[in-house]
Amino acid sequence: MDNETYTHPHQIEDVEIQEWLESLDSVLDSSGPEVASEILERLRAHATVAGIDLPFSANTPYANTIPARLEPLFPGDQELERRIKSLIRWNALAMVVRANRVEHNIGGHISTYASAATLYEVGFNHFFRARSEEFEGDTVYFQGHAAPGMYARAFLEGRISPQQLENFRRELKPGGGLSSYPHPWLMPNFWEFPTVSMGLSPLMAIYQARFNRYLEDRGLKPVTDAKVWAFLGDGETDEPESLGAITLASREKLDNLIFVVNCNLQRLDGPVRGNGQIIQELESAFRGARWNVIKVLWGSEWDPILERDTEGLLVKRMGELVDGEYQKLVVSSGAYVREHFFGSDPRLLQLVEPLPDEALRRLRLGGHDPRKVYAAYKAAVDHKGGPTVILARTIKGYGLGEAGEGKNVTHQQKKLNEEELREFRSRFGIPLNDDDCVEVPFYRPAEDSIEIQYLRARREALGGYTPKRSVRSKPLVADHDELFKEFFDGSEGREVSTTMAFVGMLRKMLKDPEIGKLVVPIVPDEARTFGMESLFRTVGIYSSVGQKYEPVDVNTLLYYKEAKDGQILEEGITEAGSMASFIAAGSAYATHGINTIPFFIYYSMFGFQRIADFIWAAADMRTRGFLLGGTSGRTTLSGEGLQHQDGNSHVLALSVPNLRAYDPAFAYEMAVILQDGIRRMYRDGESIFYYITVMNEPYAMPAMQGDVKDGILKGMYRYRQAPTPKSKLRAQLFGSGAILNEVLRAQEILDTKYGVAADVWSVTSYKELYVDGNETERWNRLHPGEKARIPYITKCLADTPGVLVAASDYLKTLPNMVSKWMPRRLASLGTDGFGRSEGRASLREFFEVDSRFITLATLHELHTDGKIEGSVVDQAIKDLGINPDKPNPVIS
Ligand SMILES: Cc1ncc(C[n+]2csc(CCOP(=O)(O)OP(=O)(O)O)c2C)c(N)n1
Ligand SMILES: [Mg+2]
Repeated sequence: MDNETYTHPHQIEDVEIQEWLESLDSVLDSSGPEVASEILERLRAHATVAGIDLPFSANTPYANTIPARLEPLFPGDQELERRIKSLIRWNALAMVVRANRVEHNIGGHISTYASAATLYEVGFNHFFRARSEEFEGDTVYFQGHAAPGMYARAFLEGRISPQQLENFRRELKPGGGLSSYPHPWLMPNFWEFPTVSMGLSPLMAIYQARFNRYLEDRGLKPVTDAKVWAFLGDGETDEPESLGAITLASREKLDNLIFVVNCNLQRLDGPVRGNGQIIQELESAFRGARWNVIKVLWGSEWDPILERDTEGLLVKRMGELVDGEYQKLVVSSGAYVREHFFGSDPRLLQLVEPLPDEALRRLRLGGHDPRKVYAAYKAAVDHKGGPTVILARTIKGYGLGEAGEGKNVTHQQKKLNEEELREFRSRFGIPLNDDDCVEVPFYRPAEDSIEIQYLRARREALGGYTPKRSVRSKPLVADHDELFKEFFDGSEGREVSTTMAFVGMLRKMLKDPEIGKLVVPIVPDEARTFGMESLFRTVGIYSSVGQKYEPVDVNTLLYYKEAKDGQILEEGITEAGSMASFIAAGSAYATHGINTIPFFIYYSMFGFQRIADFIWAAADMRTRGFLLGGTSGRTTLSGEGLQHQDGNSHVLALSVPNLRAYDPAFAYEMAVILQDGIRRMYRDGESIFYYITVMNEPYAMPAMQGDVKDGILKGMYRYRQAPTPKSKLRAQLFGSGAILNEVLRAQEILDTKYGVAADVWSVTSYKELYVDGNETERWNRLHPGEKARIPYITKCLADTPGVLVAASDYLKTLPNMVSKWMPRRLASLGTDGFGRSEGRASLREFFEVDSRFITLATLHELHTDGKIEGSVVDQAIKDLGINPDKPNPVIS
């Protein structure tokens, strides 16, 4: 048969289609959905063999995934829940409207929660289990802009005072207020997860769910059926992070993970996909990634109409409209719906003929129908073998009417006029009269009202209130002196890098009786770069399925060992994902009551530079642990060039308030910092975390001389005194990280060739010095009558003679920012500019941070002070072999 003889699709007789559909229905009735699905699968295979080119589609029709007949019974009191939800809607709206009446432009969002109220309330009344002594509880990532709804509910629950509601977005008011969005830093007893930077929470939720499994597989927590819920906006899914890790979730079979996407088809400016269908697009992405996808598109009112539609015309029509059309349709009159939606086919018109226009206008969407939402959530929590995403259709600004329901401006709507307020009040049955209602008072029914009783009873049944954050872990007790002691002794001439020294410490920590099990090494496919491959064998790489294959290198000592109880999180090439694991592990002290200590080691250039917003979220979340910026230092990482050589991260680290940043030069400095960090975070419970740069340049690690621990932690200490302190020409040199060695060489050149006696300081943290300087300055400003305090750096340099020169492998701004607390002018050498593919010596020459340039800078400072002749400096330039006309690294 050639192509000519086929009937063209649009000529297929309706009766033929009808026959096929009827036979499928009869199979469904007699044998059930599994058999029907098997037949369809076989039919598809048969068609392929017959040479039919079937179009690929990961989509299902534009209909509810769960048909009405398979819906479970709604277990709650639907009417009562509607009343409670209406009160929450009102209070959420009231807090935004009131805040903006008091302070124009203070902001806040009404329409996000308005669209998501049912999605949350079904969760609060029936699904979200609280954390308690007996049960770890479900973990919920709330959509940031829906925060007013969570506050309004907590107000009804009696957990938030009217005063706090009144001060929404005005946190500094007496009595305290409420933060605009979920911020554990600002509300540490309430919010657990910061979500408002879009795209972070879906990724964090995936890794949280995976980390929960890790804790179970390693025996650190009991196996439970606790779920991780993440609520996202449909617009939010455009952030690359949102969908970036969805295949990890299915690969890891995370049936403890549920995404709920609030598909109101709108974002801030307008429709998410005016010319397309965001729901279908998301469905195919998630189905393609093997997620269980549940679409909740149509409310119960549609069910009888769909039932009458035996030919499937309505579902077909539903799939034809683009979102821009839908956006208009759902806020239009019944007559408009009849004409523009059903009017496309007389048979469709016939379907709705018995319904008056008013009924057509009231055809609800799935995301506003508690029964549909309940059915979806139930199916999601019961689903086994993989994650679930619920795509729930809603209306943005639901209930706002003329004030913005479904309108493009709705996201920014913060004010309602009197008429609009009255309308909202009436629509949701808030018991306020016309006059009272325009004052937008908060409304909480009496404690013994059935609403409050019901709400409390539901939460009690689910274990208590949520969201609620508390620190549930017990502090560590040991001081770990023994553990770190050996690293204070130096390497006895053996050349090692600080990275190797760190790995040695990590290996030792992994064996420690108290913290060994708690250590979580995290690497984004860089373990070999950092010489950590020996850990593969000793502690194993975590794999939820163990190792199903014999590794190719099984006969070698350091083979690639994956194990179900493996300790290393080898995340592959995803700094964002690794950071999400870091956050999950570093906040487990609160989420799970477990003091896991993450060590996330990565290419330092791909840290702050790439995933700074996750680091910011980690800070907000009071995450504990150590970030290790590996292969760091613009001139210390040789060969890799412009993209890899990091001279920036310590500057970027300045911006994170509770992050302590160190650039140690020697193993003992690292040991001191690690030991103190573990003490401060896990014994004293401080909400801080650490950034430590480690380098790959090998050199002999000296032993710790004298009691310099305090100086290491405060940011600087004198490492080596001048060999001839009586000399007339004096200098103080400051070095950090691997550049400290260049400074030490300069000290020698200055001494032997130029008669300059220089003391050398190891500056372990410019950030610590900066913070201390500012703090001291501020205290003095606020306490003018008291004895002025002196910054630590000023104290260190109080009686030190000579010129001041600093050199680091980072931007010059680091030493410059603390120079105002130094006794005299400072000359700074640093690595501003783009890196180069070169060896260390050439790089240090290019960036002018090697011992010769440090020598030159010192001589030049002495000349500026009139201590030596210009000719000496001139001669030095020649003797040191410096080309004065070399290119400027900053701009070349
Ligand atoms: C990373 C980031 N970019 C931009 C914003 C600003 N922003 C806040 S809400 C919003 C629109 C949200 O749309 P959607 O995700 O669909 O949520 P909806 O409010 O519609 O539920 C935008 C752009 C943000 N919070 N985070
Ligand atoms: Mg949206």
